[in-house]
Amino acid sequence: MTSLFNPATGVLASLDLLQISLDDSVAHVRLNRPAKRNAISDTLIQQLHTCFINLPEHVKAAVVSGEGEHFCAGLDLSELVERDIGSGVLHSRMWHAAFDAIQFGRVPVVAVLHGAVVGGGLELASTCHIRVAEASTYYGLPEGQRGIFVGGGGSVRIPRLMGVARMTDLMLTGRVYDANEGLQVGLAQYLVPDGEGLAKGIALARRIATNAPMSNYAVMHALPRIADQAQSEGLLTESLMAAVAESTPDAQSRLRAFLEGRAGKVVKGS
Ligand code: 1HE
Repeated sequence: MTSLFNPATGVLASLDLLQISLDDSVAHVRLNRPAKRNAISDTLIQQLHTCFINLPEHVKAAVVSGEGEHFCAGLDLSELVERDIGSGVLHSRMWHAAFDAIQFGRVPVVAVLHGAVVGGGLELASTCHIRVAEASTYYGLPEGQRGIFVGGGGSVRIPRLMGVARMTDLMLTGRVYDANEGLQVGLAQYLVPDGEGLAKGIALARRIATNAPMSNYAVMHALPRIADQAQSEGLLTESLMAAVAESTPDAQSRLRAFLEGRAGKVVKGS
């Protein structure tokens, strides 16, 4: 973490399973349960929810990472024993609510992955908007071996990244993808050497934070919904969203800046 980040205060500081720090525009949210490989307990999922609905107004993008040797070992299996049907549904819905607060929240989120990204850990990663993987990253869905199913939105979000056939393969056979395979199938967008993920994630988040908020909103909220719509509805949604974004003062001043030669051009390799 760079020295420009300061520990969060207020409600964010009270979340003991997360380590949250902030700079001018970016929040860094670190899963902080390394002794349990950042396994997601009920408390941790609730703290993630609380965190993302309470990000301060000045935060325009966020980074999620994991403390210790692994990003996240998934659901805390010790809490699953002897759960009945009713509480099982509510438990899964609690994850959905928390992850919706991330995917359809106010700010884009970059996940920085390393080590195990398995089960609910992959569900969390797939909830974020961009994934940066370090070379040590590996991906698995061991739910099949544990006798359970995904319950944190994985069946909805993971196939949208890598396809139903690949998810079926991972779940039925226990296959594990390494960092290179994860990049190839679309689980990550960036692959970096070990130890360089956080710097890359923060650099991406800082860049995202400079975009017009309504453009970021459209990407986060309209794009995945348009992908779910039939072509005709999708095209209409796109037109409505485009008109909203174009009409903001932000868009007007950015367009004028380009036309007057005051804005950056699109350059190779950026
Ligand atoms: C855990 C968990 C966990 C570790 N729940 N306690 N997820 C899994 O099936 C993955 C299970 N975990 C593992 O395969 C391994 O722990 C790891 C590959 C992630 C890491 O291995 P390692 O050797 O570094 O650590 P470890 O010695 O296995 O674990 C250290 C401690 O963390 C140990 O506890 P301790 O008290 O004996 O020290 C482990 O029991 C504990 N631990 N992972 C509870 N997952 C919404 S539905 C989502 C469904 C799922 O996510 S299913 C997939 C669950």
